[in-house]
Amino acid sequence: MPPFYITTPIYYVNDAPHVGHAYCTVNADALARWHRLLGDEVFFLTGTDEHGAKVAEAAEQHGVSPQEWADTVVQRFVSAWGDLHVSNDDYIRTTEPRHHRSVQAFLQRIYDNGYIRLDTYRGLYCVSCEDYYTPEQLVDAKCPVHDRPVTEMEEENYFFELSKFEDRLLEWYESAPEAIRPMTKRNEALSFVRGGLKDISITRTSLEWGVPVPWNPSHIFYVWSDALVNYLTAIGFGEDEARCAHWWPAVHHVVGKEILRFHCVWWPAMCMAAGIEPPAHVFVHGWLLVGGRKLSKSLIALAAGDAVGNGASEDGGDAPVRLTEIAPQVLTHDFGVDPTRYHLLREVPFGTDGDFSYEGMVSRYNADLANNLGNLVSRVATVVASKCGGVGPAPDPDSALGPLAAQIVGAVSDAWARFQPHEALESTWRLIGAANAALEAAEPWKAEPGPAVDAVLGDALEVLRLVSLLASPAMPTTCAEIWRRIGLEGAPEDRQVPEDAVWGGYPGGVPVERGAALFPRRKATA
Ligand code: ME8
Repeated sequence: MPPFYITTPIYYVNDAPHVGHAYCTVNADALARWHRLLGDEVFFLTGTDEHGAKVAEAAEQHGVSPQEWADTVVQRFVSAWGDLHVSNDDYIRTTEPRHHRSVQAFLQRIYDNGYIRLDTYRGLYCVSCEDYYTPEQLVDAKCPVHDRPVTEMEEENYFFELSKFEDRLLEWYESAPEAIRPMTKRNEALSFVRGGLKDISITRTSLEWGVPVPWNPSHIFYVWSDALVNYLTAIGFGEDEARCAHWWPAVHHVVGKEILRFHCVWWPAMCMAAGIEPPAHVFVHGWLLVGGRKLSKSLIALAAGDAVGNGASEDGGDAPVRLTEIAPQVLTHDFGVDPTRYHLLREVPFGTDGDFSYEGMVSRYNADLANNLGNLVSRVATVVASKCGGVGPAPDPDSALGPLAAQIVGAVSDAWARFQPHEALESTWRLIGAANAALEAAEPWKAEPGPAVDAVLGDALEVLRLVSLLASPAMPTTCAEIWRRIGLEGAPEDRQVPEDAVWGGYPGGVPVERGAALFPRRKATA
């Protein structure tokens, strides 16, 4: 069983989880679930980044201590991921003692190896990014990411000598061309390093909320130098060398494009400085944007039946909503968990920016889920009831759908291997489309019961079995329900790909259940 260690960024607890966080987490979750289907030994980590000025600022605004604030907000992340059926194996909080210990051990190693020095830092700081900018990087004198004013800072800091790692990083990009994906993001990291690296400040004295520096406790570690180490904490760095060696460096970090520099430049260099391998793979995804027709607060409130979430407007107005204001629960409440997961995985190619809109979600739901998958499930069950006495027939071993299914299983596997869930689902839906087309051509509902009707229904049931298997990383609950309704034992998650994804696995002779519509059609909103 090859190890597959996959991580999301650890999210700041300055604010509640939003759809952007859900986008990354659900994609990582689907990848973890796919690798479990492959029979890999999976360790899936997510968590929260609880130190730094941004969290301390949020706590102060709410009149509580940073720890109290973190303890409250973390519950919202944990419950958001529970609601979305995220299957993480561990949840790391950077305020945990295990993390403090591993940060101190990791950075002490870098210090002992001679890559950390004391100096004075002057610069323009954006608290939201927890990062410094040069005057040239600002847009209208504001942070280019958050559009908020920056603060001039000067303090004595310890510096990590990142500049000493230019050559080693360039060698790494060359020798491991697959390490950063997509290619455009690899090239971005490459040109950043080619442009020359400056040493980076890794400690603060102006703040108390963080991990103390072991060799000089009047300093705390800067939030990013502490946060990145979470990926090692969770596998026992400094405490369980065998466990750490088992998972590292076979790690896949899934991160948003705004934190590319931290993960593709700083982090591999820090690993090298500590004497460990850089991560095997960083996958950099794009941003979900609210563009096109603007999402309005009243539309979201309407969508959510005014019931839940911080996306539902309190001001009641029609002000445009930013993506960061939409709680994942608003979507799961209105569409259901699996349709929300499906949309987050299917709508935007992973790796590029894409639009998120409520209208887009309704139309994809109707097209892919209600009209395509839902329709196949319900019409097959209905015709099996009327023509076969509710007992599912076996598929035709020589069906024309067999070779197509084999080709699609190959395409789906290849897409997941390239971290392209949208492509995997697109291919899976080609199989659903082919089964619907075969049913429409044969019209078994009009025919007399007999071998021809049995063959076409058996084929459709076999497609449903394969689709339940292939789509289970995206829609685990729905796929398990289809599996059960077509009379199969256990759940798709107990099976394995490619072994169980071979045409002809549907046994036939088992009861097929007619149930309520899986995806009732929704009215368009526009
Ligand atoms: O950066 N579209 O945390 P964060 C897609 N604590 N993804 C989005 C998104 C959007 N509009 N908005 C956020 C941090 N994300 C650090 C990370 S890791 C050691 C420390 C996702 O709360 C995306 O994955 O700002 C992005 O990288 C992450 O949330 C940033 O979350």
